[in-house]
Amino acid sequence: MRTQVCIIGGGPSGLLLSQLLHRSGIDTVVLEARSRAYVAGRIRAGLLEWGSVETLRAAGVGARMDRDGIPDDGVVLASQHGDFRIDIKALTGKRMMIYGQTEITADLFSARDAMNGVIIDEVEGVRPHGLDTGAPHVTYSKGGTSYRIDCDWVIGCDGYHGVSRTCIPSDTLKTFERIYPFGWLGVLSETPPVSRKIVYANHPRGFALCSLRNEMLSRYYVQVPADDAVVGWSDDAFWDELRRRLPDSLSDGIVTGPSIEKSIAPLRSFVAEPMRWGRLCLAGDAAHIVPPTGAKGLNLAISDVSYLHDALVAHFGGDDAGIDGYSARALNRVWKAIRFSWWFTSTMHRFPDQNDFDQRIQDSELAYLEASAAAQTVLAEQYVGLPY
Ligand code: RFL
Ligand code: PHB
Repeated sequence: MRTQVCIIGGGPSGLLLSQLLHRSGIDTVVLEARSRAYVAGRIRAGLLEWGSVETLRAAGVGARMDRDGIPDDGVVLASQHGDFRIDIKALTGKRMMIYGQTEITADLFSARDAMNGVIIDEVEGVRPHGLDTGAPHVTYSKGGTSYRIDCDWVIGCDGYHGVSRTCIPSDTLKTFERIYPFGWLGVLSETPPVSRKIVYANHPRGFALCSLRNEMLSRYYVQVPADDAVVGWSDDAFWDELRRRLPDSLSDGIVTGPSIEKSIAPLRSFVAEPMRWGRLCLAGDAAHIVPPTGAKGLNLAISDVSYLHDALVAHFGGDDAGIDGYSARALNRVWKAIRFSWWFTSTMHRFPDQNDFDQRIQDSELAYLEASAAAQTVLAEQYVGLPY
């Protein structure tokens, strides 16, 4: 088989890139290791920056998002000393959108199917070759048969555990990592959310987050030790812990119910440089991971894909400036989000070695944010998403 762009990984990055390129007349094949049902069922991100909203619209997958998504114009920060709202819309002129990654993936699958996009799932042993030549190819097997795809470009959208990044020679690849000594225990529950605004709470027992998907679907998280197991957390234990970490004004309003999904995500910051080597480009979680505080992961994946789309369209039109500059352009935005997510994580979580001094520093950071329009603007312009 021959295609112009072979995309490894059919998560949100890979599906969106394939959709955008197809609409620009560029041919792609997506190779995905898991089944389509598995990819569609993963419950993850929920908060879109405005740039992501516009990119999804440009990809022709905005209709359901615009109908069912919840425009969001503020964020609440809470602590033992009370809570306050940062008016993102007033400070930046822009809003966010609450719309789950599960829905985005479903929209992208429908759009790809409607255009007869080629997504080959349940593939094994994907391996790129000849990335340092002008004519790379990718081999894989499916159902016991081996296949080869010849292409012009290979794009690694295969997440943190994918194969693409490992193809960059070790003397070229540089990685940066911080592993946080805790994770997030997340619960999805068919209950009315306690707040229409997303609430980030700092508490001596640990961080808590209140989010939502719609009027009858709540998404909550509590910080847990990195080695905690989900089986050790009954629903009752989760709700008790969540309530303890919220101010009374919120905890009194929590409506509990059975969890329909419960999982623990470890927190890490990770960047791989460069994001292009020869005929390989990386996008999304294949190149970088942020802790979920600030909700930047999927949004960074979408900005990478938007840059790559523009660069590949220009390349096939005879202009290589975009593809030559892709890595530097993407990393510039990535590092700013890495820094913001690290700062927000450090300000809101309880670290195992944290002492009273550290707690006072966090309290004082929140007090400063509550009182200072300048500090709120700094948070707001990053939270709503830096320009592309
Ligand atoms: P994905 O989603 O990991 O998809 C990669 C795909 O590649 C496939 N794959 C392979 N395919 C072929 N061959 C191989 N060798 C392969 N190896 C892997 C995998 O099966 C998979 O289908 O990466 P992508 O597309 O870059 O998307 C990234 C986002 O999924 C991720 O950044 C977000 O979910 C992060 N995130 C959030 N981001 C936000 O912007 N806002 C949020 O509110 C938000 N909340 C979250 C989050 C992530 C979380 N977890 C679980 C880590 C909340 C949580 C709890
Ligand atoms: C979510 O709704 O899942 C969510 C919201 C905000 C975050 C992380 C996750 O910072």
